[in-house]
Parts: sequence; C-alpha cells; structure tokens
Amino acid sequence: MRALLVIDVQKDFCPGGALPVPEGDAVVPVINRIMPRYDIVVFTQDWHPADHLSFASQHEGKAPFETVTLAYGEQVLWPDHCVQGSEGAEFHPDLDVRPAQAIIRKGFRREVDSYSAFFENDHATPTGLEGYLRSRGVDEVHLAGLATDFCVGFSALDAVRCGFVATVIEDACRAIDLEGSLQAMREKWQKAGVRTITSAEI
Ligand code: VGL
Ligand code: ZN
Repeated sequence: MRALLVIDVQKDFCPGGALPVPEGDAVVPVINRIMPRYDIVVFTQDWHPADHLSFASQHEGKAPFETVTLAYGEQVLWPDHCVQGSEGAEFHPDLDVRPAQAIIRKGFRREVDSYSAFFENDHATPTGLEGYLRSRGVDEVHLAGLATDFCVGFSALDAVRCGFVATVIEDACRAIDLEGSLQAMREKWQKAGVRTITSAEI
C-alpha cells in the first residue's frame, strides 16, 4: 500500500497568511491532481495553542526567525501561525479535502514544536502516524505540501527512520529557505535515502 502525506497546506503558509511560504498556494492544483493515484491519503495540520513556545511573541526581546534553546535543543522562532481554531489554521480553500482518510494534528503541546508528521521536535514523542500507516499496511509514502525544508523535509526523514520507503514530490512542495535550509535538507535526504521525483513521474 502506498500513502500520500499532504503536509500543512494551510492558509497561514500561503501568500497572505501569517508565515507565508513563497508560492505556497502553487502546490494546491498539483496535490488535487495526484491524490486519486494513491491507496491512502493523509493530511497533516499544524495546530498550535496561542501561547506556543515556537512563537517569537512568547520570548521577551526575540524576533521571528531568531532561535532559542528549548528543553530538546535549538528551536527557530516563528510569527504566530496556525493557532488552533483560527482561520489561518484552515486548509487552503481550494485544496480538495474529500480524499483525506485521516488528518493528523501536530504541535499542539505548548512546550514542543513538531515539524515532522511522525515525531515531535524532541524526536521521541510520536504523533501516532507511524502506527496508523503500519496498521493499514502501508510500506511506501510520498510527500507533498509545505514547507519543503521544514515539515515536509523532517517528515520524509522520519518516514525512512520508521522503515517506510519515502519519496518527496518536488513540484508538489514549496520551501521557506531560511539561511540555506533547503540545501541542508536535500543533503539530509540524500544521506538518509529519501528519494525525490516530480509529479509527472508518479
Ligand atoms: C512549519 C514552521 C513552523 C511547516 C510549521 O509546516 O513547515 N514551518 N511550523
Ligand atoms: Zn508551526
């Protein structure tokens, strides 16, 4: 069984949102087109409490895109985004939500961010996605969504770590690209054995 993981295609990550990924909305038609090709489609949704510690607003004297050290290590600080129940946390209005068989929410604990769809940023607390996919007989995952160099990227690395064959569909993703983070992620993928394709190759 092959699953498509659609990562964080939410208003706040699209142009006009709180943490816009350049051309973030360009992934929507690509994802809508490819979803019917998969046995299983899972969406993720970044889902933070209003006082989440990944928000610069929670750290005196800190600005977005600076870093702090939290209990589990270094954490980039972001503008407030994807607050639980807010409009910005909604999926992009043009994303076809009908094929989603499960929706995994992440980043809902104040103290821990969660880029990966599989584990929170402490690299230990599971989201439950691994068990969901395994119990549904999945052996291979493809990844699409936002952002290539954060939530998509770390999800792909953790997918391999969980024993799935993992492939990122590059034209179905867009990057934030903070200080070389996209190139750094590509190198991590290569070392870990994450594959990359374009949607034309599916
Ligand atoms: C993301 C930064 C903060 C992402 C989520 O979806 O890539 N990036 N929260
Ligand atoms: Zn977030």
